Amino acid sequence: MSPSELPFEQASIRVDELVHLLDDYSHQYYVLDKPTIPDEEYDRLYKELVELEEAYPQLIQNHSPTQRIGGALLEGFEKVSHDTPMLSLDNAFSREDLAEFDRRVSQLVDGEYSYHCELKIDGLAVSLKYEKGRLVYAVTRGDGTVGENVTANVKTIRSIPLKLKKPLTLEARGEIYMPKTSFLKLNEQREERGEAVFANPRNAAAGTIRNLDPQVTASRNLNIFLYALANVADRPASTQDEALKLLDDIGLRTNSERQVYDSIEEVWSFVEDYQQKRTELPYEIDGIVIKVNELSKQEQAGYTVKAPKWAIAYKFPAEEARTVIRSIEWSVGRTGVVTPTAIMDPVQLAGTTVRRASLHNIDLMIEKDIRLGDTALVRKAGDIIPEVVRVDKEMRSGESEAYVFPENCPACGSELTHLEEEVALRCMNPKCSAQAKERLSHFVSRNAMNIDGLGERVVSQLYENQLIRDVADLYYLTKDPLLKLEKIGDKSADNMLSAINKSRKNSLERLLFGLGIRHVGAKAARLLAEEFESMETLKQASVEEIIEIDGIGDTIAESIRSFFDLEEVEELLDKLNQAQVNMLYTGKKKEEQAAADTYFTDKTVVITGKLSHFKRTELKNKLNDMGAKVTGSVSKNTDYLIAGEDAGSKLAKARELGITVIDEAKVLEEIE
Ligand code: 3BD
Repeated sequence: MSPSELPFEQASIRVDELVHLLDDYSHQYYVLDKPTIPDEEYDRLYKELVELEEAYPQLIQNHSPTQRIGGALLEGFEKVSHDTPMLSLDNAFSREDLAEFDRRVSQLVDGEYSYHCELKIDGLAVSLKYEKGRLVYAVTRGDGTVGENVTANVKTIRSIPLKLKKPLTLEARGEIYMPKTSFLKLNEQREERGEAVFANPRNAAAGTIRNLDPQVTASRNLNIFLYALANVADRPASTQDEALKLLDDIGLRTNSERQVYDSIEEVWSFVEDYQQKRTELPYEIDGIVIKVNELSKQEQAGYTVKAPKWAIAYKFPAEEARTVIRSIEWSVGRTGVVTPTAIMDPVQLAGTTVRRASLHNIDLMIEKDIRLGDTALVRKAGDIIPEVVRVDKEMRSGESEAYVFPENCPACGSELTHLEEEVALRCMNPKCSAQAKERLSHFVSRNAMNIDGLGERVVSQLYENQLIRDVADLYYLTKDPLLKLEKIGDKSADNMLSAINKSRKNSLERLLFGLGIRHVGAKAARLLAEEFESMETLKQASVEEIIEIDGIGDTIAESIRSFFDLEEVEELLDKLNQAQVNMLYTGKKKEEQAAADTYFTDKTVVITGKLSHFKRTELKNKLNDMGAKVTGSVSKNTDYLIAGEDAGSKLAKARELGITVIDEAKVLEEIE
């Protein structure tokens, strides 16, 4: 008899059985890493469940394994406040830092205590909320106070139980990550399809969890390690060690590479041990987290505004690799700066194969005496392009010669200049094709005019085919010549033209930033637009008038003045104007903004602890100006507690009442 022919009563019993069985098998496979049945058997049972659920949709349980992959696309991610904030961790970078941490803890805590050492998984932190054992919410850490609801995507992670082994109400916190092999496979695939690759497994995991299509998330093999409990009744554990065992017991996945020690010396051996083993682990770690093990001692040690005083993250030094420099590529930026990149023998570095590394500029190359054939030490500094730290001069052969720097622009051939006051080489030709393309790419980029569908390749195509020379030409493009270009069809031509058309209405700051005036970044552009409100007024303004603006200095003001004094600029602006490109500020007026809501409008605020940026009365006045009511004691009516150094009972009370605690940095940010 096929499953769908089973009578309802029996089907109902069988569905219960199957959900239970499949949950158990998943737990054994994904959490314990010990499969107990062959994959085919699992697939057979899963199929049986699907058929029964199709026959009797009323039997579909919320936590059925078939409910992991929601079909619908998400519209976005709703913001959710954490019931208990997700704190930060202080960092340590040396053995001495750890010893210092140990001394501090010993002063804060009475009697003996021990340390719980854990690997610091390099992923993204999330909180899983279970009610009576059912997964109800998964929220990213966000800024620690407010995160995003990513439940639909998190449900696709097979090691996360939709139902715990006990009907507990709690939050489990942990790190979602992408295993190294899955990351490499994903990037290979993306490369084949001509999609942008992820810089590292952490970015891949974060991008995957924030993907709007849960099907995509489901296909990407994310995993999780849980490391903390929050908001759980009756204190079910008295040490971190026990808390992790409890997580294990209720079916949540923890990392088994952990250890309890009595002394910081032993902790240091653990750190050194895993610094060695790091590359062999199937996932990336960026350090070791050390926590006081006893929860009662954790309480004694207490918290700063941002982080527990009973825990610290030891960060490993950036991984370095050695490889040989074969050639040096020079590329031209939109301002004519020519920057060097080393092309090297491929080498594995922090999870990816690296072939290119930044050499920053000619002055640094001279200082480091970088030569072709040199063995270089490379390191990942930022996220994407690694850098050459230094070259190993002892590995040089006798024939090695100093590198000969280019004298001409690699794009237009005009002579390069090394200005006295600059570290870089520069192409001074205003008609240089590379510069023109970079300027165009900047103009269409997201923070500038935000014109979709005009990637670097298309911009280059348009330029090479002489359809555009300057940014204004974009607004005179028509469909027919576009269709003659390779790989541009009817639909993409339409999309491109409509994106360009839409950008005509952009507010002034986007255009100002997009024009690429030297020293004028997105923020300066906004300030200028808010103040002057039209291109015409700004164009008439003197240097003195421009530096009146808070946040705009001489350099920017002079750069703006000389920009508008150029004849080509006058012509370009006319051409944009003719094309009906908006040159007015359409955002809120300054007066309206002042009156508009601030973070503090109508909020009741208490200040406590030693402040370092403000005098107390000065801060009070500022808060009053922003519409806050500043009071002396914390109560349930308090909205924010601003806590400085050594905050005491008010901070404790605020935490008890679940009141949002902010530090001076946050206040400064809001004032700005
Ligand atoms: C890990 C805080 C405490 C519960 C606060 C002690 C900062 C990311 O494997 N324990 C771990 C790991 C992270 C942790 C805590 N234990 N906090 C921990 C953690 N084994 N990575 N983190 N986090 C999580 C963070 N994330 C983004 C931006 C700033 N901070």
